[in-house]
Amino acid sequence: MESISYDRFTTPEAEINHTGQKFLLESGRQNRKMYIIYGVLVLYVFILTLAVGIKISQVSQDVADVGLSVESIVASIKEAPKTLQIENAHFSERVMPVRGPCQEDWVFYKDSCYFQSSAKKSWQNAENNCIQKGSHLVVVNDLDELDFLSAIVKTSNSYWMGLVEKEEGQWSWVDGTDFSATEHHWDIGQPDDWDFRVNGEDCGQIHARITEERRRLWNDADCTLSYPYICERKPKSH
Ligand SMILES: [Ca+2]
Ligand SMILES: [Ca+2]
Ligand SMILES: [Ca+2]
Repeated sequence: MESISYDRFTTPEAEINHTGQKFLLESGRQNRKMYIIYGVLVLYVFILTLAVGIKISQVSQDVADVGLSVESIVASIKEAPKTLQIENAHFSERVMPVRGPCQEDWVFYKDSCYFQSSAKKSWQNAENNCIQKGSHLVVVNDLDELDFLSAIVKTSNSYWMGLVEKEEGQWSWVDGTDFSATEHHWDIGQPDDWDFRVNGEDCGQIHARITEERRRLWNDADCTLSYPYICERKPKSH
């Protein structure tokens, strides 16, 4: 009670004194607020500086990585021709087809004559046409012969060859050469007996080239489709 009376009946001096203390108290609080705001600001600037620093170092790293990538791409481009040259070493000498002892429109290689059709026929019609010419669809006996054929045919065409699958999985050469005794040069993923139609794929062809590889590999295709073809025969003197 005494305290309440004292507060209620203070003198004007006491009021002034009290107001002064109050002012000092509020001013102290404001100073503290200022310090806190200042501290928060300093902390914010510090964090911002740190974040910007980290970001700059990341960007520098990214720029360095991009630089390295560009260098490696340039290096791989410079290396590419060398790799291709090595892969295609067997084609280093350009093949100049010669007629030799063969008929007109035929080319000679080792001990065979080859005819490359421009007309497209089904596999059986192609074989019949070769037979009419005293030959058969080409039998690829080894890699040298495949490389020779690869060098003389057009890149974008597939060509029927003398390979046929009489029963699924049982391939045979038209001239009676033992298929199991010859090298097999199927393209990647072939033979796949792809059945766009009910027939599946039972006839062999020298596949159109889809990569920079110059060697042409084999594909099994639907026998009823029309493709150009290659006939092979011995020269007449044989
Ligand atoms: Ca042959
Ligand atoms: Ca087949
Ligand atoms: Ca196929």
